[in-house]
Amino acid sequence: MATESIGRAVRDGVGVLTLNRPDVLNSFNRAMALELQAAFDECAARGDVRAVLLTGAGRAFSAGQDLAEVMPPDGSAGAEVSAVIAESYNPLVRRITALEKPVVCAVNGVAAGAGANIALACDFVLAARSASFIQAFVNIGLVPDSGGTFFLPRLVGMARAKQLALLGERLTAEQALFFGLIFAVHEPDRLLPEAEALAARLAQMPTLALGLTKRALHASQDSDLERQLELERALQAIASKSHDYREGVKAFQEKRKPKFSGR
Ligand code: T3D
Repeated sequence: MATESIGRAVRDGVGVLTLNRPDVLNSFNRAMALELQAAFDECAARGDVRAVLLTGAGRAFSAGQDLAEVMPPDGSAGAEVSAVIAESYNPLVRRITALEKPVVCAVNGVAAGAGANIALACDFVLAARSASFIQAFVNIGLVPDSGGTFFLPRLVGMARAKQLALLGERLTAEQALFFGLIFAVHEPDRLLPEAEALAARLAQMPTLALGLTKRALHASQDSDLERQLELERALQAIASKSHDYREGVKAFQEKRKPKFSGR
């Protein structure tokens, strides 16, 4: 199942996807972005995958766009930037946020530019204490993409979003945690075990309900209370017909732990 630039494995109900271009800090070229899209499609389609874990190989999570691809050092014509965004990043961010399974991101090192914002698109962001986040776009004369201008103000508020996006400075993992940008910080050697344990725990949970909950929380970001109440009612109608709902209530009544199947 291994591919050139994305490592893929399934363990304990978790689809483990590893960005694998360590020599260039896992920066995204077209091939890696398309492979990652395909890997998320596979995770969406497979019934035995009930959570996803995304991480990077080597010392970085991802340095964002491979700058040699858009501006080759030999002066030849590079890829057109807005086409890269349309083909590589926007479809990727849509896949991560629309996936009705939880996505855990283990940020093992620097996450810059699109690399940072792809991490922020995930549901749980865990970082190594040595990791950092850089909205690197402004440092090369670009604007944040890959959802950065959407996620940042919602996660940390407008003042800090402006600090990060306009100054393009490096934020340590500890600062990111303090800002509320990420979920947890771990010692580097504990990052992967902790992220795997969280993903495996999520994979044992009622997947359908988790997916619908993710949908409702995302919808709330451009909704009002009335629409949200109606959405909750509609989603509850779906969840309450699930096998896991029956199992959850039965297990409660029989005073035992539920065994959820994700259906
Ligand atoms: O199409 C479009 O352009 C639009 C889409 C934009 C989305 C974006 O992501 S824009 C932002 C692009 N990313 C950046 O601007 C970050 C560039 N990289 C850095 O600023 C630094 O590399 C880091 C802060 C991430 C890490 O610094 P450091 O000192 O730990 O590592 P380094 O020495 O700079 O990099 C190590 C190697 O990776 C080096 O190669 P070498 O010299 O060993 O052969 C470096 O060139 C390479 N590398 C790092 N980032 C990229 C890269 N190669 C290509 N593209 C990169 N983004």
